[in-house]
Amino acid sequence: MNTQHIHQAYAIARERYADIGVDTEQVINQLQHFHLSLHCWQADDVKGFEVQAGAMSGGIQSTGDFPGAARNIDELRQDILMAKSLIPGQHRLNLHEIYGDFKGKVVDRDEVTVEYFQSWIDWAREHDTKLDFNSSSFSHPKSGSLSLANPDEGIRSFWVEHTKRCRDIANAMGEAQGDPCIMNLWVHDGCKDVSVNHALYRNTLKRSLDEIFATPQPMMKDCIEGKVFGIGLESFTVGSHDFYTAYAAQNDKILTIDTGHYHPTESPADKVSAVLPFVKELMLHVSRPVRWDSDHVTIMDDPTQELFSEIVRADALGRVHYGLDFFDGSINRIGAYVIGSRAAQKCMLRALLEPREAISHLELAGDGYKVLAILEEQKAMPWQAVYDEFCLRNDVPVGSEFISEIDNYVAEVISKR
Ligand code: RNT
Ligand code: ZN
Repeated sequence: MNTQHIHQAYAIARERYADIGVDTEQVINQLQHFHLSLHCWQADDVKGFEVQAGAMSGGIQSTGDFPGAARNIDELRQDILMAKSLIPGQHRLNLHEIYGDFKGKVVDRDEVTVEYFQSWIDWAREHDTKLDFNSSSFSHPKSGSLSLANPDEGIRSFWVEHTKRCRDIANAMGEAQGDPCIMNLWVHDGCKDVSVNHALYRNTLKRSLDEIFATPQPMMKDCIEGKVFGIGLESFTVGSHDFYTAYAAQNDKILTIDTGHYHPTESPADKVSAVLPFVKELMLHVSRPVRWDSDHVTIMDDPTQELFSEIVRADALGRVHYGLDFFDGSINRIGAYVIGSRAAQKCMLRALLEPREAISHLELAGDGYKVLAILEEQKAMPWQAVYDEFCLRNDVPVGSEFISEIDNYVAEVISKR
């Protein structure tokens, strides 16, 4: 790529945006401070490193068996670093509990301690990366269809213990990195078929959450994630969007919005301004549902664009955490990270490049057609030139140049697995 051409295209784009009152230098600076939390689980199809790992369960599924998945912690770390080298900016890493460094030991979920994450903490420090965390209720003999909402006290308390321990670990990560670690809590709990004990399950889940959150943990933040349904649990979900929205509002927790977790015609973007008056912060799980919560790789599609635009329009940049959550096992997994991350960034960039105040005034003045006209013009403004410049300044490949870098990595590293 001719860097001179990129700078020239940017200089023209900068003028075009200045004409509509948008300062691209300021936007590039904002984009530099936009940190994604890269999910570790795209690298190995959500398998993790438990010695005793069994089949995947708990309502989620990764399909495809494209060769080259990370088979151990070293390979996963290598893949993450490779992906990060192709994504402009500074990004966090989001670990699930099952990705601990168990060193050949069988460590059950109710026995896990920070010791098994010390090497991650050290690795993160070495690579200037902040960590986020997740408790893992799936793919375990006790996962069943009910974990934290299980009326069986033995199973419920097992998962309460697991989740409490995960909060200890997240807090230790937050202390080590001098920045709160965000811990997501998602459980698959639900029923495959018609059931009558919905209130019992929901009250039980509430009780479990109350117990889990009873201990203050100053260097971590809790977020809670609902969904519509899981595979094999189609008829009822204990932790629905309504359940967690109400819980988050009442208990000052962060609400997680996973873009795959709503009915197909429901807009996740619309949740942003609806819940922000009631919850302090949001966590996103940016994903791409195809007909269902299929977790396809994020692309620059309308729902993703709307989501980021709504955040910027709500002036909520500082109140949102930006996690990714897709896992496609049918394509090159480094490619998946790079495409999905860059797509999320591009959506954020386009949201930031909108002449917000001008459009807002027109709308308030009742100039409806002008609002539409300007928003339509936005679609063809030279935002790509701004993104290319951003990539250059961050010393990462511009445009599709990352493809050949991934090809080299496949030849030198992945093909030897
Ligand atoms: C599942 C949830 C959850 C998981 C990860 C692995 O539907 O989206 O966030 O994808 O925790
Ligand atoms: Zn999710």
